[in-house]
Amino acid sequence: MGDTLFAKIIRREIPADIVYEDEDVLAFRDIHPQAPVHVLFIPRQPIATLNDAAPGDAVLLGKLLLAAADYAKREGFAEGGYRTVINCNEHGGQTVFHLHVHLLAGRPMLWPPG
Ligand code: IU
Repeated sequence: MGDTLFAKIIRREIPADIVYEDEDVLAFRDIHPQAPVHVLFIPRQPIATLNDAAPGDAVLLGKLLLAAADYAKREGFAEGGYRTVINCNEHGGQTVFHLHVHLLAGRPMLWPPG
């Protein structure tokens, strides 16, 4: 359970361009970037989808978002703006079942998303 490609990245079994990590969160560049900046923030503890997050995961979910915002500030594009996305299940477009926050930046984003 929970042994996705992202679990292998966490265990360093497959390579990834890791840009941030702490005790709870790992962040790496998406292999198919959809914007000049496209980084994925994942919890070390696997949660398959947002539907599977429990009340006890509230702090962890907050840490993912704060890690994304801190990264945007550090990299200098926070003021210009960015988008964070969590896809959930089929209609949400989720393909990897280890919850992740997409951070997209470096171009204007469209609304509504496709
Ligand atoms: P999604 O929200 O589950 O669709 O996002 C999965 C993302 O993971 C997607 O943007 C892929 O390009 C990305 N990805 C990756 O960066 N490295 C991998 O080894 C795999 C997927 I598999």
